Amino acid sequence: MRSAKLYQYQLPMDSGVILRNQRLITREGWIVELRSGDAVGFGEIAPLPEFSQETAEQAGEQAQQLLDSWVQGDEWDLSSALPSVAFGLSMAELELAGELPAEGNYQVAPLCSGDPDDLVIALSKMPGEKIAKIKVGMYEAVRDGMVANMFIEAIPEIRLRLDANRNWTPLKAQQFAKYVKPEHRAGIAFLEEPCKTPADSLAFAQETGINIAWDETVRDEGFEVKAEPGVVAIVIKPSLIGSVQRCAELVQQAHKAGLTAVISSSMESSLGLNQLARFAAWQTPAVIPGLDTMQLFKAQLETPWPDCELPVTSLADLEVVWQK
Ligand code: OSB
Ligand code: MG
Repeated sequence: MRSAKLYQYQLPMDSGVILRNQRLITREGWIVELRSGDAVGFGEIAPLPEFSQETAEQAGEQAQQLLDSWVQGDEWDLSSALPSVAFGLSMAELELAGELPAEGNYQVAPLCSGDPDDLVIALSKMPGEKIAKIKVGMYEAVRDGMVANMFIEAIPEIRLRLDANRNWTPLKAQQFAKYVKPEHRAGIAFLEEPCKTPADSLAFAQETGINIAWDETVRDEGFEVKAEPGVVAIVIKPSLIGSVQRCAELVQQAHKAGLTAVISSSMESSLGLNQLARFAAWQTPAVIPGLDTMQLFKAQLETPWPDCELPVTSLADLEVVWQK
């Protein structure tokens, strides 16, 4: 006997969260609950404004249709579902089947969202691999270059992940590179999407010797995983990509091509983030995932994130918008 529920959530965000052109005050999404006999599985469906093509409302409607057919005994074909819906439903199905390993990778690449000096202190205390993620491309490229250089000089064993979100022209990207001393460039594990076009980003990597990673490009129409000079990693944001099977396939293709695959957050609630940590431990065990996004919230949902002190809203407090 199958049954299913769809919950709606709204979680307050920290005041400073800006997504491209808008401030994100409240994170909105859906939690699905699948039951079959004694087994239960949860999944999160949360399109990210400015990044997802679909709205939360569209995702919620499609989720209800697919849940309805699941309760009647249908098997899903999620290949043409909206990415956030395919991700949440496939994750719930995986958990229901007991196939999502319990152990997660909760080490994160700390996101530099405030004073760089604070991050330098935090990193020097961090055990093991010292990885940090810094957003660049928002202010002066020259300043970004000096910040990157400063981190590498202060912590020589650091592996920086930088992310320009396609913000730079080739000239701006060059201005950045000029301020990172050539002998420091190896301290940059990768720079995500330096330029507005993949071709410009590839040229940048070859001209500067700075390794790059694809994130937005992975979601471009017709993208294929392949080895290219200067490209070392692909970033996989499951809520923006699709089912867990599709994400696992991308991980396999990346490994085959000699690339690192980094599982990363699309600002899911702590429920979805915990599942991503489990997915990352399972599919990319040697890589620290990009999941340091709980700090952007003011509340957690159901499953607490390790060492996070934020108040936890439980599923029982949410409105069930659909059930069968
Ligand atoms: O630009 O990579 C991004 C989160 C939501 C939307 C876009 C991005 C992100 C992150 C997540 O940076 C954290 C990470 O990848 O380490
Ligand atoms: Mg990115």
